[in-house]
Amino acid sequence: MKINYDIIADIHGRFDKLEALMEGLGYEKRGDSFIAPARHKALFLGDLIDPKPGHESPGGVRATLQAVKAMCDRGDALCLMGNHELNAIYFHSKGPDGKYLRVRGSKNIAMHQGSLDDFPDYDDPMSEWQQVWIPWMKRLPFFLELEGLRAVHACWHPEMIARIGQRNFDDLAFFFAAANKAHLEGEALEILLKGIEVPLPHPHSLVDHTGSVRRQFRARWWERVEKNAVCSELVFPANDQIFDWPIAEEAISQFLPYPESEPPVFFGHYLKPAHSPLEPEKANVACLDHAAAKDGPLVAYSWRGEAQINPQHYITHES
Ligand SMILES: [Mn+2]
Repeated sequence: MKINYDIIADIHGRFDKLEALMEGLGYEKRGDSFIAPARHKALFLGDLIDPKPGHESPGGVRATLQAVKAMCDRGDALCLMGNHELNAIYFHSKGPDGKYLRVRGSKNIAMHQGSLDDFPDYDDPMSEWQQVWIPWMKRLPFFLELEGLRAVHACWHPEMIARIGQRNFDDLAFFFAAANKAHLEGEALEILLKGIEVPLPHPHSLVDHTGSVRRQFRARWWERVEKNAVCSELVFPANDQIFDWPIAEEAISQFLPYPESEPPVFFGHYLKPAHSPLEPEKANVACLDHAAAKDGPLVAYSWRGEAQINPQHYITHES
């Protein structure tokens, strides 16, 4: 049976936008969740959690998790792990030495505060957060290769996908190894869920959307990069802090030129500006994160088996 996938990126706890989008897609609200129309499934690309604190949808993290899990349990949805779920899992899990696997420093807390607000008893081992949501998030896949389409939270990287293979967090050795970016397993998850980071030429730096100073930039990983390429044409999304500086030659090998003959690949993560046009990056490459976490629309791409992404198959929670 042919399945149409309604693909939805970074919700970040905005259940208000999710409800409106699902209605627009023809899903039926039932109880805390949504029933898919016949021959449809939702495909969530991760980052369900971590809204900005004080957002307009209080309780939205819990409501989003509940709705998506119920859909997955019923076979009405698939859901990938995003970097925010990955970070949360380690923030709430201890290593063999009894220390948290993600440092509970002020920056990491701030990134996660919007979810902690929905689950104030998060450190209680008997809490819903610990009993239901951490175990559920730990079982989310890191990538999906479906018939005719591919999905990942940030970057489709064949070598890193092969490195992870079919392993998941039920495998404790893998779970502990992947907690550290310096390990091969941690590096692989970092790239699939956060994308490649390309070094800026010395002495340049930029300030990211959280206010942190960075010496690398998020890049259009799917592009074929020529030797005379410059940073401004490879940064994603476009960034006016980055100029026509030549890209370091050793950085070119980080890119994963995505051939036109491959199935369409969908990802989120990159927080495209809210006013971005509803169209793919390339005929078979689409980032669907249009900044629903901020003032942007929550977007779905309604895939009906096509090899070329069709701009008419986009829908937003406002349409
Ligand atoms: Mn993300």
